[in-house]
Amino acid sequence: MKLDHIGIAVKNLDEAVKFYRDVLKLELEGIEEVPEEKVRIAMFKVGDVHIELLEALSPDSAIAKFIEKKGEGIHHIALGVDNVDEVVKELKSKNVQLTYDEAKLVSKGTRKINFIHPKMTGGVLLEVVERLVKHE
Ligand code: CMX
Repeated sequence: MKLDHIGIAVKNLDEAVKFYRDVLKLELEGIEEVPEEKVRIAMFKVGDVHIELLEALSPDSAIAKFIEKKGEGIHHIALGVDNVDEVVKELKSKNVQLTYDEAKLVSKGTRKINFIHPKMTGGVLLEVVERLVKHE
């Protein structure tokens, strides 16, 4: 496993992008909607890892609920894996509580993801992600 990205929940993606791109001068890889997760995201490359800003697309999005409860801030840490199906299988065999029974294909089939419940990890939502289209 390696660190893939840190996800930050924000209220207004366009405003947040202005800070990370124009003030911090981080390299913006792209902005996209991920309807499967009810979010719009901006992905920035920071060395070998990424910072992902997430804005809710609807009030029932996990991001909207998170911001309502805790405010803006770090929402999850994502671990990159080579084969997420294998990892999910292994975690399930160890009774780890996952969000989805099987890893979910998102972002037009470019990523496959699942999440480990924060109560198992010391209060941090952990994503496991396999990138099917690799970033340079
Ligand atoms: N990090 C840490 N703790 C979190 C959390 C997060 N991101 N989200 C919720 N919690 C905590 C809450 O504070 C709450 O704690 P207490 O019981 O101590 O009050 C507890 O978890 C339950 O919170 P909840 O609001 O009732 O939320 P749910 O249990 O319904 O869901 C979670 C929480 C993490 C299981 C759910 O949001 C989930 O499965 N998330 C994965 C999917 C997701 O987040 N998608 C958006 C990102 C998509 C992407 O990266 O592309």
